[in-house]
Amino acid sequence: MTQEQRFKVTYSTLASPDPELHRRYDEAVADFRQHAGETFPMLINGEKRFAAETFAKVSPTDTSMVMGYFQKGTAQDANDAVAAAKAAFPAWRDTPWQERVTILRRAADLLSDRLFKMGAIMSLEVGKNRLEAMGDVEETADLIRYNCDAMEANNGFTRPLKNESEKHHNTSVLKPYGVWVVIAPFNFPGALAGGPSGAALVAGNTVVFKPATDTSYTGWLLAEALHEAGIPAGVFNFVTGGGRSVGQTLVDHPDVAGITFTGSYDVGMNILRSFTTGRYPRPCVAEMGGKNPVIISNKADLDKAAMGCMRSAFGLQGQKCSALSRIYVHKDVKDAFMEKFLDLTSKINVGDPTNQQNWMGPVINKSALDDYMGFVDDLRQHGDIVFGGKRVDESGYYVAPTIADNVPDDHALWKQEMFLPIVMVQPFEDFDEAMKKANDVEYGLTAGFFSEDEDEIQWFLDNTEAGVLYVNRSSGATTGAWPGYQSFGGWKGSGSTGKAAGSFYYVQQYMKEQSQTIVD
Ligand code: UN1
Repeated sequence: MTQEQRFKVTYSTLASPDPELHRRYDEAVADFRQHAGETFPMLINGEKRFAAETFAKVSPTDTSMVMGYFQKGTAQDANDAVAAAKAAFPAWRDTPWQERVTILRRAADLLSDRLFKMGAIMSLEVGKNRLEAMGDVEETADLIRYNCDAMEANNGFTRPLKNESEKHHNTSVLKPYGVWVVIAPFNFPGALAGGPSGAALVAGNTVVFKPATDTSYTGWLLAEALHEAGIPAGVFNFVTGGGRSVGQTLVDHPDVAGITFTGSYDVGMNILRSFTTGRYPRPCVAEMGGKNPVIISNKADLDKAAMGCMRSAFGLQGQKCSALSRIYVHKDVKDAFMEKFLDLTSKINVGDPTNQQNWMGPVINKSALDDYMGFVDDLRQHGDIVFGGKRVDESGYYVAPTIADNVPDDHALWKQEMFLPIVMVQPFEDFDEAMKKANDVEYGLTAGFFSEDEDEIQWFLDNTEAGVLYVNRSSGATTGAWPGYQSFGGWKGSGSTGKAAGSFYYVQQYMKEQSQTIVD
């Protein structure tokens, strides 16, 4: 029996895990602490590749802990990885899709088997609490499985078209593009790397994967699982190093056929623009952040609203593109809501996220900490910090969950993604006015609504400009999508394709259509 079958962790069922789950996780953390500090290679053409220099990964949970050393890859390594992927493409493309599905399902099962080890490392690498970390491992495996299922359910996407006569035999087929680059962010280093890589691979593309510099360790664990599952040499390549050297070389490479980028709006838009300057258009699946609102009606269950907001504003220290950053609450219930919201927030323990009692860990790095201090100063000057607003423990990058009130409407932080545990609150009187504000940002990823009134709920669903909507969800007002349960994709500046991950239209984005007409 695999771990996956025994412990089904998802973001919305984080509340009631088996005690055995905790014991095994604790063991894995203790075990890792014994082995911290190893050196890891890149993986190019199935072979380990070492660069002239390495960089140390320091845990944000404890800045005296070096978790491991990773290769400072160069432009040459990136070029070699693309060349390997290009050479491996014809054979992988021509491998029956059923065989690709078998290999990728094996990789998903290996990830599930390694739930505790990978979860423990991810907690220390990112600062995720145990359930968020194990959730990410399982989400990675489930995203891979989801896309395997999609290939199967659609018979590899070969479909009959209409025939003009009995002599005509017309078929639509989807074929892979070629070399696909996956550039992943630090916050979901499993799901947002393994999900796109799995889709690209099962569709028949070969992949060059570059993790965020902060999360090369999880990247390595993913690469290792794919390698051990039997992905042939060159089909999946793993390169580490700087965005400017390795990342830019990949983006600019003429032999790259497509890319999936998850990260900031600015970087994503630059990649999209530079991707149109080649000889012909190339697909770019970009997922680019959010500035996600919640609207709370005077007809809301305020306990649900407070819980949902607390979880989504501060889960993973606000470092989710799905995180809640703006709360619009009806003026008649604002005080009552704030009392409950502050009460729940004050009960959050911030500290070493491998410790079961701590729900919030550190932010990812020094630069995130500096940003936090800067935003807090700015909000304090122009409004009121009604909770938090300070660093809490200097052993790592720990900061308090922060709530800002009375910040003027024209303040830039109402529109700018902070990617930190900071949420801004504002009362409203007129629902349409609140909706206008909720929609008046560059982003359109997730949004939440709390109301017990059916017409109001329909109004929210009809008018919100975002790809992922939640109504009355106390387990997360704007966060916690799960493959197959919620489709996850952004509108406007949040996403480039209008199609979401973990849903019906995802894997098709990694293939191009060909119509085949044969006349007898
Ligand atoms: C992200 O924050 O980058 O819905 C993705 C969620 C997670 C994924 C978020 N499944 O909160």
